[in-house]
Amino acid sequence: MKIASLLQGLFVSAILALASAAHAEDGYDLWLRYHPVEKEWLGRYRTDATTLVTAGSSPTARAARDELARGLRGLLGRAVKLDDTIRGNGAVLFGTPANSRTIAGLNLPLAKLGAEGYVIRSVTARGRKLTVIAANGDVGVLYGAFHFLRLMQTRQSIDHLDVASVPRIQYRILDHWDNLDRTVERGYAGFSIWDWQKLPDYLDPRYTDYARAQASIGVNGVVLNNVGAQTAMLTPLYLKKAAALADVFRPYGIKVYFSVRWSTPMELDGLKSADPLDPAVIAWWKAKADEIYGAIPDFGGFLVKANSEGQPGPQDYKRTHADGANMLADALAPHHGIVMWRAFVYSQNNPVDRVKQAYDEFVPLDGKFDDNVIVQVKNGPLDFQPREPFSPLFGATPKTNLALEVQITKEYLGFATHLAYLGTMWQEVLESDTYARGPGSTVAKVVDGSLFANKLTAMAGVGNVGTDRNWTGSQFNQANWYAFGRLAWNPNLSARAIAEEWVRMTFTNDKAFVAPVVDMMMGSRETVVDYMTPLGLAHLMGTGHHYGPAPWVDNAGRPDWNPVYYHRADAQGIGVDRTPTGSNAVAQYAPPLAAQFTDLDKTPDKYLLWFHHVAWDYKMKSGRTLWDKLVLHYTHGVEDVAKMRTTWAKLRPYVDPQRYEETAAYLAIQEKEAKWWRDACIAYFQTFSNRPLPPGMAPPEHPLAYYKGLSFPYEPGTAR
Ligand code: GCW
Repeated sequence: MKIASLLQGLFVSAILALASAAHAEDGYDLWLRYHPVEKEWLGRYRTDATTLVTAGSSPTARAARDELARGLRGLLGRAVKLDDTIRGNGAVLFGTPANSRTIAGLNLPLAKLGAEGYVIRSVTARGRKLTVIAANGDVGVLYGAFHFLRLMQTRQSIDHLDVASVPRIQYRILDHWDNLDRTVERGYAGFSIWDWQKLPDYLDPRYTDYARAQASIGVNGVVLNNVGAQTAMLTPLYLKKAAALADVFRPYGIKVYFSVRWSTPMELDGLKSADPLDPAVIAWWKAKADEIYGAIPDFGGFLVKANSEGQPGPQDYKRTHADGANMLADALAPHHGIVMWRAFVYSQNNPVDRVKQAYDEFVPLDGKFDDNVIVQVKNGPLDFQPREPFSPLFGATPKTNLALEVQITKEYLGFATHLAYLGTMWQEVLESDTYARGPGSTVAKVVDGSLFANKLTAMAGVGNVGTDRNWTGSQFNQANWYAFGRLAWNPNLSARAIAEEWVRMTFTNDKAFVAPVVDMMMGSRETVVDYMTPLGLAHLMGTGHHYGPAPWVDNAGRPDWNPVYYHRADAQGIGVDRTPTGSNAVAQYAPPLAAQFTDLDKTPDKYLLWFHHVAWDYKMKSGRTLWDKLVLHYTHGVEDVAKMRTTWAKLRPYVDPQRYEETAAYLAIQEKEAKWWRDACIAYFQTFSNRPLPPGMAPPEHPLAYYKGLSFPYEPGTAR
């Protein structure tokens, strides 16, 4: 008896061990895990979603069917019947009016939904109760399928559905800064997922999973290579490889784009110049465009970084950015391709405040760009800092298609390990009021084209995807990829709602987990701002690699690569005077904002040192001096990371071991590095302020010389 029950016990624990091994998670499945719903929900969902009726047979329709089948099988824990006709109640019918007579007969409000929008409705058709996912085009159906699954993944009712959704932005693009040797500029998730050497013959199954993930959040374009582009991208060898990727992505509604190097005609084919007005150059690009479209008929277009950080460009020939962009746009226009021309330009030969240069360059060109050009503007006027005010270009070029570019990879926010949810940062930018057409002229309205009725609209994110099993370098970095896609679909979504969706799908729907984790995410970016660059400071990171603090650096290749250029600390105070007494960058904003930012007392604390050089003893709104407040921000930042660790530690019971441990370890790294940031910055700034720390504040752990002596020659993601 005893032996029998012992054996039985062993058997049971072996089964349990197997079961938990089967459930071990490493993050590969992203937010598309489709784990079984709880019993209570099973009862509510089961009858409603067990038969899939597919209309249409295109690869995209099949992708929608496969995803629904996979999702429902996982969520409901049983096989799903595939059918081509409606036989009973509770089926899910999906397709377009063109391929389903039932859908055509329902007179659904599809007219305004374009090719990508969709409706999801609970209906009765032919006497049967159905859920219908319908769109004008197959890709809309696919997006609708993901939406339907998301409802179940986040435990929402699917009983009386009446959903209509349409993307507010046309081009929703992930920019890979991937080099052809598989290193990734500013990539912290391993190497490039494009295995160029094995393409086009070997198609890593990961490409399909990548496409599924992108489609699930509505991303419809992928720039395959780094903006610091290599010319080989445009050779026949690589065109074939890219065409193979395009074939994988096509069913998922994703087009491929290339970054191109301005001087490619010279470097590949020995042309004498790359002057955009030179007929030989024009002919070269036209022929190249034709060749590309021969290989990839639905190729998206070019992304260009020109005359920026040493890249060649039209200005090398005394031509403008518009001359350059339009020449490429002409070559692409017959094929319906677009040019995304980056406004991230600044020159070491230009003594003007770096944050003013993009505006100075592009505002005079307003109205000069062709219809199929989009000027791509980073969210802030500097460079993807933890916090910047919005770029004044938003609102200043009504006759130009403008794209918002954000950085998903955390070059300036702690690389892979720091937990920083960026949905809040992007929401802050999108909600910023440009006042371009009076109050309410938000960046979101510029970007979605509604403010100026622009022809093309776009949002681009610099991706954080790499070969790591978890795709993005950490579990929580997945949330930033996710949030990017959701905001590009609808820039009016709230960062909190997006975070909650993501947490529910990625971890669990258990309230005891969801609420604290969403709160933790919502505060996390501000926490990074606090321990890195509070009160409007910027760019204090280690020069080149951008890892850790180095506010003292003053010997970089050019003045505006030095942290000292960005904080200007001296015996009197700290911060950059960008008012009329300084660089007058404030004048690039609409008058109400310019007035506000010029007035020291009216400038929000979060932008204080961005716009003003402020005395150490300046009395802040809280009544404290600037110096004391600066130290407090740095200290709070570290304390907040400690709180995040405590929160996470309590959540162990809700998370599978691998993802729990990885996150716990990364939070420990984050706390260590937050303290490093605090201590190094305080030690350094104190040499200028010459004031004691406020009472109760711990002194830096090491003398300043220690922090200055640290060096990091092999940090990931650095262009070498
Ligand atoms: O923030 C900077 C990065 C560069 C990058 C540049 C850009 C691709 O440090 O690595 O170059 O932005 O956006 O072009």
